[in-house]
Amino acid sequence: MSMITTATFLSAALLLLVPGILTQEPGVTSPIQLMIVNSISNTPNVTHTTDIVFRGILIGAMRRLQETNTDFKFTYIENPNYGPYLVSVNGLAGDDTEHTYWELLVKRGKTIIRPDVGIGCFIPMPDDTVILKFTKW
Ligand code: B12
Repeated sequence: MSMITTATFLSAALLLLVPGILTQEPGVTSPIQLMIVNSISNTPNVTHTTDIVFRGILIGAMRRLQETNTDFKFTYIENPNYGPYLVSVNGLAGDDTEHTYWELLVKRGKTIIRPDVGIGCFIPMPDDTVILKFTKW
């Protein structure tokens, strides 16, 4: 390879890499919304704004919100296989005998997805609306 070809190749490679590096800048957080929905009672929905670190897990953003906002609290139990299971939000707990639980949903653009992992594994994307929905199974 000639010097010029090598230089051209390296410049092209650098141009491809730089945007990736910039969007992964350490310490940068992105906003997400956290919407609390009760599909069993007529309680109005409440939406909070919190933030995630780059590729951070949902429970991290939930903990940060809990620390800064007295209107949001949650509890979970640790499952040995699947990690944290969300038990209660703002004092309202799921109940096996009544078949109620907090479902995890995510509104991304116009689509609603149901993650196939829990709050300890799910990685939100910037501008996601995470929905914690009290419902029945
Ligand atoms: C039944 C079931 C449920 C029921 C549990 C009701 C009950 N109390 O019986 C309900 C509907 C509540 C449920 C909810 C969810 N589930 Co579920 N569930 C199952 C299922 C089909 C069977 C579990 C079972 O009975 N095992 C047999 C018993 C004897 O073992 P066990 O250890 O005692 O089972 C307990 C755990 O599995 C726990 N559990 C159930 N789901 C989940 C999810 C998470 C993240 C955790 C930590 C624990 C947990 O509840 C069971 C009863 O106590 C499995 C799939 C499978 N075939 O195993 C998925 C499964 C465990 N669930 C899964 C998921 C993702 C969820 C949700 C996060 C879905 C959502 N987007 O909302 C939610 C949990 C939200 C929260 N509050 O944290 C995934 C977990 C994968 C992962 N690596 O995280 C599985 C593997 C299905 C899948 N998509 O592949 N689930």
